Amino acid sequence: MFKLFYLPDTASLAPHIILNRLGAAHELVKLGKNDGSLEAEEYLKLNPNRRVPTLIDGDLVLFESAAICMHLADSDPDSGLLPPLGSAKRAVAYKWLVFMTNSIQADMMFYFYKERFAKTPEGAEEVKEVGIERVTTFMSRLDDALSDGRPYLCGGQKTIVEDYLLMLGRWYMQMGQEENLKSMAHLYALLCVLEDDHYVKATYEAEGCSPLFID
Ligand SMILES: N[C@@H](CCC(=O)N[C@@H](CS)C(=O)NCC(=O)O)C(=O)O
Repeated sequence: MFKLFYLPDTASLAPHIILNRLGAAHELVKLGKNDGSLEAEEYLKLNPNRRVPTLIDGDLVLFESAAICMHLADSDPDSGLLPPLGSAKRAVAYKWLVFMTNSIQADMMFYFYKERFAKTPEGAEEVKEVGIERVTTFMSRLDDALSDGRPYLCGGQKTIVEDYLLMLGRWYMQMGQEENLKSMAHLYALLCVLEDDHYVKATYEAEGCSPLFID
């Protein structure tokens, strides 16, 4: 039985979708941004960074969303949620997942937590603008990759990479970048496909998220 500590529509969304996709037994623990639950002593023992997500799997305690997604896929190797171990496609999945968490998601923090990266309100606004520019450049790399007609980032197989992509696509929309995203036609089309998915819809319902790409 897995236990996932989450906040709606945040970095816990991809792990939550994957838990549902796997049909894995899990308990959800909802935290609040402003209710002290992230700072609670018991939670800080699990995740000293005071962030979500955190996954508990028996004695194993994991933070970092991408690591959790990979562990969940590995917990059921027959699920096909990652290409076979040692294959070139597996390496490509690692590439996109690490690119998303290490470049796109990291730079999105400049937008969502701008005051943490500057000493003045003016500096924070500048950080936010730079964040939008950098994330837009990185998002366009995904659009470029998809422009060869492949249905998913790793080829013909939908993997955990796509659940991660949908999570970040939502945040990019929430950064007010709908127009930019629509101009990345291949990427936008994939996000529409990804949102129209039974497990995604079930997860949205559980977290109270509204669809952003389909009606
Ligand atoms: N790299 C971390 C980032 C986690 C993260 O930034 N979580 C945010 C929600 S998206 C959070 O918990 N924010 C609370 C805060 O920093 O105050 C991961 O992917 O798990």
